[in-house]
Amino acid sequence: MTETLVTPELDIDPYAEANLIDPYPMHQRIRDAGPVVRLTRYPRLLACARHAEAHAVLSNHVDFISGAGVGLSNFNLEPPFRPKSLILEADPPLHTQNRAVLSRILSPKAVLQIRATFTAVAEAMVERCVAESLAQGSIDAIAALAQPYPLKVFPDAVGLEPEGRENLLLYGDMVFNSMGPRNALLAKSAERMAPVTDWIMRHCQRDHLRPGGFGDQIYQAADAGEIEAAHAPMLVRSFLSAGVDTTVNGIGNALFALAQHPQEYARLHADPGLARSAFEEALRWETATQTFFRTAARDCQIAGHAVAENDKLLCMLASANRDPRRWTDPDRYDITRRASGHIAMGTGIHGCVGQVVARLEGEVVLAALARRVARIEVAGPHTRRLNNTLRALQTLPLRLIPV
Ligand code: OVV
Repeated sequence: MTETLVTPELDIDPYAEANLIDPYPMHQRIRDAGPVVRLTRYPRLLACARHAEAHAVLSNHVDFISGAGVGLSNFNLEPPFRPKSLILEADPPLHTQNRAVLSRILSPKAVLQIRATFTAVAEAMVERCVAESLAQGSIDAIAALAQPYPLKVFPDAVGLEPEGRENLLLYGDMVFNSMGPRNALLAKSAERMAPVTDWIMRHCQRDHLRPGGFGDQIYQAADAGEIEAAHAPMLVRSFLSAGVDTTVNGIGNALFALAQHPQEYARLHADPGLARSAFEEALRWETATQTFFRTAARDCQIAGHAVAENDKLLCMLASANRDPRRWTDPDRYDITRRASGHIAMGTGIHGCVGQVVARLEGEVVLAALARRVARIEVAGPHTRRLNNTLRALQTLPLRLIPV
């Protein structure tokens, strides 16, 4: 082994309330301390807060595995919070086979088929928001748009019945909290764990899934022998785990970004064709999924720093996305910036398999807004829903001034 650098240590708790409320000062401290930083509050934890190293860890699935969990906990040392995901918390070759099926179901070609419906629902929902804003003076953009939109279009595409979909938000909140420590946030969201998990697992069964939908297509792949039959319900669970809370917060954070930047909204309104790029820049600027972890499969190095087998690697996606070593003027929300290269949806073999659907949702919501609404104004203070992984708004009061 070649000589390694002395790894800086910081006594920072990424899950302290102040850091969840405002993570950006913490991001800067960790980035400036070094390319790899030991966070001493937790055992065997190394953080990569800069873009280069976070990207490098995510790109190296051989040394940095997912099968021991992509949260703080190491499944080699403690049992998982729920049965492991067969794609998120899996490594090749199991991951490869399952990923191929989900990737085909959510491919650009397949997603073209749902574009018209997703657009029509976005337009109708924006229209209702405008009417409500005119009638009441303002709307809560989370309750009126960021939550109901993904909660309608994605489960419809999966083929879920309309009843009980609020369980998807509760389940997402729990799964993303479970990637942090066993703190009060996890305890609170796990209070209703049994009924929510029961509902989710029941709705992963084929008889609950509309023939032809994304869920049923997983069962069709099992029929064709592409995946094991026993894996089908668990792969539907991945759709239900990852497909709603992520886009709810991606859209909520994009609305927040635009509300905070009236000049950027004015540019979007002038050219609704910028919707896709405005959403992309929002993913970079206010990253919904703040963190993912990997586990070192062997002793190795990152940027000359020693990593020991079973160390956990905290990849700080949101911090990487504002790393001044990578981005010019990183704290500025600029809808025409070339934001591609952000890692809000990860990168490498585990990069978001639903990203074509997620981007479609973000784009059509912002485009519908841009066409119908001349200005958006902040109508009161926003509130946050703290989560160990997600950057989430609870409420976002806005006034929509129509054209
Ligand atoms: C929370 C999350 C993200 C991505 C994938 C999954 C879950 C999964 O369950 O596969």
